[in-house]
Amino acid sequence: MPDTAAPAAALLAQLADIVGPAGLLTDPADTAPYAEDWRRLYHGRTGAVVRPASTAQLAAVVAACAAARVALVPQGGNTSMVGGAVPAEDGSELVLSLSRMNRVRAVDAVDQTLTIEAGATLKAAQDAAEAAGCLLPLSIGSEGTAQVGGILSTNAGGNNTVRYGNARDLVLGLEVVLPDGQVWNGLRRLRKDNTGYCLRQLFVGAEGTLGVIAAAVLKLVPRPAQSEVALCAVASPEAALALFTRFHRHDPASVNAFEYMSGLGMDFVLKHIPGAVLPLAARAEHYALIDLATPRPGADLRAMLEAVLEAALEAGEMADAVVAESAAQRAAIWRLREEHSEAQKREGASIKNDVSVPVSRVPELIRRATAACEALLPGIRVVPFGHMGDGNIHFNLEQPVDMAASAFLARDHAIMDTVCAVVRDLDGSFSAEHGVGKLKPYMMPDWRGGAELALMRAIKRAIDPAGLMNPGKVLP
Ligand code: 2HG
Ligand code: ZN
Repeated sequence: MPDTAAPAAALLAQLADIVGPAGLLTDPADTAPYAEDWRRLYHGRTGAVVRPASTAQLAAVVAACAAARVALVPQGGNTSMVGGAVPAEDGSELVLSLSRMNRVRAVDAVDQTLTIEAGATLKAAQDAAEAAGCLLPLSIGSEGTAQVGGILSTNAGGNNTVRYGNARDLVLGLEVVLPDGQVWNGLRRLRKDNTGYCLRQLFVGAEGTLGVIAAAVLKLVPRPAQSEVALCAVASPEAALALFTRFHRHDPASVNAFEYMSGLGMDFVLKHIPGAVLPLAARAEHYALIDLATPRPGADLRAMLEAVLEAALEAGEMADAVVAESAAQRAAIWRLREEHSEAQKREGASIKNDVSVPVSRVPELIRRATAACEALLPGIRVVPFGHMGDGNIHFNLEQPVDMAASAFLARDHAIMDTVCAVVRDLDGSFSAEHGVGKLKPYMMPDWRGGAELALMRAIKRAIDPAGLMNPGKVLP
């Protein structure tokens, strides 16, 4: 196919001048990995991947592309679940990779802040915090690959939301390159700063549609002195919720994570993930993972965990439990949870629903959405799991064993709509932590229509009037 949408040679030459030879990829063999998502749901094309190494270079790149009216797709670790970082199929958009902007600019153990560039991985950010004796309390399965800019642009949640909130709650300041190439330096590290509209929160969760996050000041917390992890077999989602409530009432400040997993999801992990072993005596239909942590050196967290588990056992909320005895066992239990996405991928085609409901309604969500999906497509395999403690369940569906993957995936909207009808009825959201991306803008008018969508469009027009920042994402 002739590449009519290819970027002009003059623009490419200008970009090469700005970022140097190492900063510009144009060979299709080099750009291809940046043009599709890791789930391989979207296959875009791009004439170039631009990789600036500093905010000054980034600003010059954005300004040059704005002058040439060429659209940009900011990309971090490319771990989006919703195609949020994939360029369009027509090859007209350039990918802006932040990976070379990965420096730690400052860590302050008194202020408990980390100033870091967008292209650093979340793991590198966690390590920088740890080296200063602090903790960056954000943890997601893809943290070795996902980058700070992407985490903030999607307002990632992850495992510790129940204790520390989402990415949004950890941002004190931002440096942003606006769609015309101006740099907004909002890298303040103040805990109080009431000076008009909170601009940084506009860019958090905007999925790159309003500008490019170049660097951020993140909040840190004291490192835990003790942590404990337990895996429990529970009889039902209701029992899992009762267990969560018991722990949370006992000491909300120590509940770092409370995760739910279904029996089938665990079966997939045990089947597909090398070395995965169930540390309980028998398989269960439902599991809960509890992660407790405290910075208080004198607190006897283990005694507290065992006392609460014993009370839960007596109350019938839990059938069996194993408490990790070492850091290696804690990691092994967490691995059973973290490998759910990979195991589902290896089992076959899956359709993801990253949804949230009020915490109290999670069991009802699991029951009703399961029944609705099984009625829609007999043989469908329901694999709900996730962050029960904050109400975010990944209500994922695996293809029926006797159905072709393509036929199953062709039903994606019908299946998503079936789950979302239940979510809506329970006052939930169709996108909890993965964002809207390219997968879900069609849902926006229905869920966020009226004044809400009109306001979002007005903000988009005001900040990116030419529509050059990550087109086709978030807004329909
Ligand atoms: C997780 O919680 C991620 O593991 C991925 O958000 C969820 O694969 C998924 O659907
Ligand atoms: Zn998740």
